[in-house]
Amino acid sequence: MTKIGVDKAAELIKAAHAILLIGHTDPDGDCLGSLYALKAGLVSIGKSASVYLKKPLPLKYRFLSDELEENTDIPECDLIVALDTPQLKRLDIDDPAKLTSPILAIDHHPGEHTEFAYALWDDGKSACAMLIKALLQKMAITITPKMAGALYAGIVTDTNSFVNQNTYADTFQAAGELTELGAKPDEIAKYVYGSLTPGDISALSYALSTLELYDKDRIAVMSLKREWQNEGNDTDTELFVNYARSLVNTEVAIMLTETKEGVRVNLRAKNAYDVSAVARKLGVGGHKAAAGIRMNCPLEEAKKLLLENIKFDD
Ligand SMILES: [Mn+2]
Repeated sequence: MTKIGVDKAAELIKAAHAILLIGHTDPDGDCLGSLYALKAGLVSIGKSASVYLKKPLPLKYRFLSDELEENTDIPECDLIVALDTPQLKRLDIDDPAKLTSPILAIDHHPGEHTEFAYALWDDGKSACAMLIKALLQKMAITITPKMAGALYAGIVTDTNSFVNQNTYADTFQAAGELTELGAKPDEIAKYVYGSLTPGDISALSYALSTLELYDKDRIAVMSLKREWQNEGNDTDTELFVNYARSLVNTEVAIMLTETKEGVRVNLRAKNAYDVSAVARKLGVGGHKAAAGIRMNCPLEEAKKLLLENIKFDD
């Protein structure tokens, strides 16, 4: 792996004709916003760019559907760009061996990124969207209001509306510039935080009723069984973990969602606790204060494993 800066990443992309973009499993707002803006930007300068996406967009990200739709074709390409992940196995594709072109990772997670040919990687950035913004600007690509909105959505969601530990001065600077370029904060908030269905709210009430506290109330766990979810759909539980996190003594909040493909786990830390270490051990790494993993075991077993692996010094 060669660690590169924005200049070199811009050169690599300029030299490529056909580019495939791919994000991570359970793509979040940062992943999707980054995919959207990079694809739109590349198309605007005449590149052939496509996005590999295993599932349709969740309701709250449908505003990105003019560039992003379910697509599992792997076209001929000279470069693959992997967004928002430090590891190949976290990519949103069942068999990463099918990706035969060189892969450029653009990411802000801690990790080695050794499986990729190149990595534009800065774990001091709040969101991958900030790296995409810098890259587009380096390539002198016009960031349209729609692209600005997508990148802004990435920053808002990855910082939990500018309240998580990964919110820095340059986060606000980037969000401010994107607002100048036409991102509308109220509109993005309406999509991202105002798209729950009545079924989601009833699932939330089930999840809240499962709240359990461990280790002097420092660990708060909530879970959602499949039978409590909208029929045929995996409920969007991304924000549920914030309720467990909001308890006064919580240091680590855990939300477990039973899905067709194992258990989706959202981990959040409030103070100094580093959940990325737990995430690395039981799945693929995440950030210090926020990580999402998948576990292929029953719900109760996932909970037990997590609790066994979250320890405090006293
Ligand atoms: Mn991210």
